[in-house]
Amino acid sequence: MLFNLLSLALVLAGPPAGHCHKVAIEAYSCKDTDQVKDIEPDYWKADPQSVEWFRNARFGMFVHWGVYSLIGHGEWVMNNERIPISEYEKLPPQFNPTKFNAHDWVKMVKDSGMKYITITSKHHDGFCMFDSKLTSYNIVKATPFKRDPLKELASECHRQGIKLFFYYSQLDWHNPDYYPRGGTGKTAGRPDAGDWEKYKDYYIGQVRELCTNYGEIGGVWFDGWWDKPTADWGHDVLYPMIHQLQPKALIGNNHHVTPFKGEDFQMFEQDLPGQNTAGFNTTHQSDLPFETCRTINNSWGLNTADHNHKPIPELIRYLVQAAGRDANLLLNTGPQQTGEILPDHRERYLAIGQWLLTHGKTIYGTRGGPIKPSPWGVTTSHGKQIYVHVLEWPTDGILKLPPFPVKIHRASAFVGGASIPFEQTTSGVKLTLPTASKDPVDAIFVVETEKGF
Ligand code: FHN
Repeated sequence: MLFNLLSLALVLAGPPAGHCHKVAIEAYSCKDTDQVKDIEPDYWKADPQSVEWFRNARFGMFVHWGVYSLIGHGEWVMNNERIPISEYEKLPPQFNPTKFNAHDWVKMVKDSGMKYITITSKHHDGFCMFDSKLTSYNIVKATPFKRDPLKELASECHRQGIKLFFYYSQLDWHNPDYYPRGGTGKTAGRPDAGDWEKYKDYYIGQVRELCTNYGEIGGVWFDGWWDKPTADWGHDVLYPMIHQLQPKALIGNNHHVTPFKGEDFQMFEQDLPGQNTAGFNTTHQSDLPFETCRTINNSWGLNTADHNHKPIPELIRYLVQAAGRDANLLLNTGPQQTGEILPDHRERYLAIGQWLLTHGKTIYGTRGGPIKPSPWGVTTSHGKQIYVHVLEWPTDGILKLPPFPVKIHRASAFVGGASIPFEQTTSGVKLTLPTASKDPVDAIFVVETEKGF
């Protein structure tokens, strides 16, 4: 039997009264495996044009914002400082970020050359930064702020042409039904009981809200699966539901393992594809588009003690390194309890934006390679143009590249456009780099070929 049209209608319309829960969830809860089996292949993946858009975007802003910003010890504070729910629940009544201004955030994103925002709708602490009907533990019902910042952000993103992705933590330290417990959140003070099926209905229902109440979204960015890697998370229902409700939305899951069926991009945390300095990146690189997420300092959520903000050149070079590996960079900030972006971060984002104004052609819409990342730097390409990003200047000023399978027509400096000498033989390509083009951030040269490769 092909896809059951009635199921689709129900998924889109919501559950009939008296029927068990939302239908996509129902397919799981009622163990009606026929519905899952018959999900149309299209619902396992995002619209190809959106995937292409994502590949071309190359640069986005990651935002970790929640009631934990009141404490300023990072987003893991509840777990790390063993704060029980009864104490942690005292935070929302104090959370009133009246200086949050969606227009300003999105304008800063645009001015910084970023094409999308990925923001925490719910982090591991379980507090919802959006208006959820499935819990009152949310920013509209439990804080004096009473506003839904994700709604405001969504409208502003739509207005200013920026895509909005929702980070959603599958792991939850607050919900008692998140049981059996996983590896973390054991000091929250919950009773040793809970109904996992109920939790699944809850979390999938929340994702459904995020896919229904905010207009078109860019995607959903999951995290926390790793807390219970052997649990049944209901992805066979969750992923098609997202693609049905939001055909253009991409799904990514920060589970640190090989991507699962239904995921549209592969993510890397604090590492470039092919690297593993943070210890998360132990699996192979898939054929999906890549995204690497990175902190500006060493913290995701606001950490008032962490002033170790990376210098602007280092951040630009990371963006270049990511593009050279065919990956987007999702650069994180942890806004303050007031709702404002840290000035240190704002300054850095805008500086990257300034650099992109001149050099963006070598980043946006490009693909990584064709020459593999090397100690001297990386390449990006667009059609017949290969952009050679020299991050470490060769001591003799001659850059030696491997053989090119196509004829080179011309080589030039990206800035100024002056031709540079090149030599192409069967054993490789030599570019003579003029000292005048030296750039401590990224010296870019353009190699024009007969046809792309
Ligand atoms: O535990 C989270 C962490 O708080 C943060 O959200 C990062 C972002 O990639 N992901 C998790 C760890 O893998």
